[in-house]
Amino acid sequence: MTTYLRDSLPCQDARVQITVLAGGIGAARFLLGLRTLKESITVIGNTADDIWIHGLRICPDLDTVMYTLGGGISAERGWGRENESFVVKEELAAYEVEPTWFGLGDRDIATHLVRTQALNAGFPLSDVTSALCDRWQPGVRLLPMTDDRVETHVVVDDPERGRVAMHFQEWWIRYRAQLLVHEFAFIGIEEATPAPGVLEAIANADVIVLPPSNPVVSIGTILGVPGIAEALRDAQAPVVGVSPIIGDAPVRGMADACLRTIGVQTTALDVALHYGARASGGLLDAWLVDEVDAAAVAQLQQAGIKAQALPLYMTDVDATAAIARAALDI
Ligand code: FO1
Repeated sequence: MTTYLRDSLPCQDARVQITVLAGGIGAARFLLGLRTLKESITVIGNTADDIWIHGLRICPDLDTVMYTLGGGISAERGWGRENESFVVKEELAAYEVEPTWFGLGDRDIATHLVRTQALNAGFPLSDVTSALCDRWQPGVRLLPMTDDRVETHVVVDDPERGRVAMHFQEWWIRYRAQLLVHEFAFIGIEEATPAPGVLEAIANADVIVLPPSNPVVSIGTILGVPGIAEALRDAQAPVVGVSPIIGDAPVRGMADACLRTIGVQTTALDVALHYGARASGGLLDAWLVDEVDAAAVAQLQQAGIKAQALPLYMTDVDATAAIARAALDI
């Protein structure tokens, strides 16, 4: 019926409208596969990783999605630009200007300069992101979760300094997430409002996908923007998640360190239960797990979450497209 309605309406987009809540590297890889299905994709990107570095506003998750889908990503690193150099970073270190731990690439700096100048001129992050995407043509609509400043900080015990709060990026990059996090502080998240188009993208979606991103500092922060989790619960569209955990370990990154802090076991089942079944007030209608976690399928079904076990390693675009296809089909 929906298709008939869409076809009968003038100049409507007949493609399936897919809305994806995205973090960084895992989500970007997933989107490469999803895009091959040639449907209409709106990405709501996490901005709580964002950080001021040397006076430049860096948006790691937005840039990772933009560069990956735009063909400019460093395949080896998964972040930043290919054919990158770090001469400015070396020069700054020669001046002993901190932070020296952040990998600021020369080509990447151009993105941050364009963004910072536009933000300083008063343009909201959503307009700036749209302008940057004019160059990169990612083939999806990329929206920041909010135009307001939200930053993830962590409270850790630093060997020299004792209990301190630091920006997530310092914990993630300088300390490789090795310091135990006592708590996450999502600075500014209570006052944040969804960016223009975000709530509509959720309300108008035919399907909503949670790709294999970090459930705490990527998906969790998007859901933490007041109004977004509620919009998901009220959405007509089914919400389908892809487990970022395979065989009780994150596929990449340090999601286990984050999950430990919020008291969630690092298993495909527990992350799904953390998001909750929509039938009992949570978010999920369905959850994809890898074959090694097939035992979780029965438990998920019992919890009211439709589940399917299939290969979840995004080894190449075709493998990822198969996962994306399964997410739409379930
Ligand atoms: N990740 C690192 O592990 N080391 C870095 O030096 C680094 C620099 C960096 C610069 C720009 C950018 O957009 C991302 C960068 N990342 C780096 C990745 C980033 O820390 C993470 O991808 C996300 O914040 C976590 O999803």
